[in-house]
Amino acid sequence: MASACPRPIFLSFPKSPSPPLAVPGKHHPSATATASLSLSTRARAAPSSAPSPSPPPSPPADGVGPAAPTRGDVYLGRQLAAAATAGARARAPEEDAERRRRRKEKRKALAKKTPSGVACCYGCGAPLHTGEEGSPGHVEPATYDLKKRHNQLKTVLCGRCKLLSHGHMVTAVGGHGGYPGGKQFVSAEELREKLSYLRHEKALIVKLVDIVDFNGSFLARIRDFAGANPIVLVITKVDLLPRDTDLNCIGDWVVESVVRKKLNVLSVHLTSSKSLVGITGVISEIQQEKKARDVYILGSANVGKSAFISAMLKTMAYKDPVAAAAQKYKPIQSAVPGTTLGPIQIEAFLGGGKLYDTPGVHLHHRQAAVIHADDLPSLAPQSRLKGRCFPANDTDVGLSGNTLFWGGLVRIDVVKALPRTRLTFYGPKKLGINMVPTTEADEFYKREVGVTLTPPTGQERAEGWCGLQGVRELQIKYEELDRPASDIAISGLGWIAVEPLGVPSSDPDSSIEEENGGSGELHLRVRVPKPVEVFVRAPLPVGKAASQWYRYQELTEVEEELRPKWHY
Ligand SMILES: Nc1nc2c(ncn2[C@@H]2O[C@H](COP(=O)(O)OP(=O)(O)OP(=O)(O)O)[C@@H](O)[C@H]2O)c(=O)[nH]1
Ligand SMILES: [Mg+2]
Repeated sequence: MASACPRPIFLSFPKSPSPPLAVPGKHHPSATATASLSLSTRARAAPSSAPSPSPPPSPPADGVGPAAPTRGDVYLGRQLAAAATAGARARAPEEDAERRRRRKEKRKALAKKTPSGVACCYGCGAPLHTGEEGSPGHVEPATYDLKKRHNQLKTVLCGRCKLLSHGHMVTAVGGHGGYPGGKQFVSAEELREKLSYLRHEKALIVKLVDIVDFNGSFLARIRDFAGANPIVLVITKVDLLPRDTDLNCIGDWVVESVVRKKLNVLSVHLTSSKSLVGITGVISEIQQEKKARDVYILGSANVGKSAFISAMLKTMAYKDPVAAAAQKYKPIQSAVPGTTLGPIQIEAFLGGGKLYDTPGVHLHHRQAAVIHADDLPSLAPQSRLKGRCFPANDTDVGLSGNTLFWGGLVRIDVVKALPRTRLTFYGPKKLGINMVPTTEADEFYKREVGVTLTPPTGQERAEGWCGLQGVRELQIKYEELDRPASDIAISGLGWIAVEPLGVPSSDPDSSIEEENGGSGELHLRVRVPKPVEVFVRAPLPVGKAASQWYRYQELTEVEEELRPKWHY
């Protein structure tokens, strides 16, 4: 394309010695095809008032003197340049079509941002209506009319949000897993669609990840939503980590995981919307980085986006009257995924730019996608996690040959382990842990699922339950006996720390574990509902002991410089 431009200039003003230009009526064999194109065009462009066609001048190299380019030459030059550019364009029609397609897509996507003229519930972002009762966005007709008359639809909370704010658990997202949903449900795909415009916006993205379900809620394909916009990573719910956890170890672990996942972020913040840890730091970073852009809070369902916005507004309200006013009509939060159903615009910053809450992205590989809607609250930890160990102490039997059930959602067969290998479960307390010999496990599960092994809760749900069809064989290598080898993270639930030698030996002479120099392999078989993902990851350094066994990443100066920094 670049080579097409100089051509017409060369044709209009040939350098001396003048090429043998064709005189009309005379054929010059040496004249190039391009030259004759130039001449024929020139002839056509000659003023019609000219009495007879005169031979065209041979202009010198420079535009001075009697042979300087005439106005006609200049005009022709321009025309030919334009024609050449058009020609170059015509030579790449696919490129052009692609550009047009992208522009159209962008226009369409941006049009979805604000469904014009539709008032939405300030609690969940669903469009307000007076139709089907019980569906998200529904309001009593009398209330709707009154608020509309007074131009106050912005202050309306829909019926479902009122229930949620009183502690009822009503999800509104169905059809993406074990429960069928219903007429009043919106689908996970619809919610994704609502975020599709975002990659075309100029925005600052604040991506939230739940520390209890770090891998399951990470939303690795965030760029599908965020486009090329800058991302600040916020880790939520750190108040749920076991007592005496050192947040510096957690910060280093998170940064290492983010670097491994090749996600480019500005920085990492460890936060709690409950205790307000880390919130001030995120606010300062947002203020510094937003540069007149809007700020979008993005993440998987139930990671705490709406709660984070509440915490932000509460903290900002001390200094910012705009944030203080926004607190009155803030988004609703609840323990069930699928609370927020549409982007919610919040006037939160004194200096301009809007803050947006967004509907959570529902991922098919989390436990929430397969369990019944009524069982969803049992997946949410209510208070600080406390590891539950198996075996609990020295005197208990070893794990080899045994099976552990985590509620009715996870089964772990310990095929090969050291005599004192310990598994520590971190997750919601409502899920019981039961151990039986592997030989009896099938029978036990069949008998107890829905009864002892819950969720699924109750006989009826157990009958419609998809079962534990997904099987993962895990060979877990360990190099040292005195530190956890790995975590097994169950998407949407929690994690299990695997310690080769978890229980302190009461017998100092016992050295079975040392026989192969302290390294070896454990073999576990993990079963979960089919779409649920199982991740094996570096152990999350939680609890007091972690500050002794955790090793910070050893970095070169350059790596140190390039890595995102963590804050809390
Ligand atoms: N302990 C603790 N709980 C939190 C924190 N943040 C959120 N939660 C709880 O997590 C649950 C989900 O919070 P929401 O703010 O509704 O989550 P969300 O990401 O907006 O969820 P969707 O709108 O469904 O996508 C609620 O029960 C919150 O109380 C936190 O920092 N600590
Ligand atoms: Mg929400």
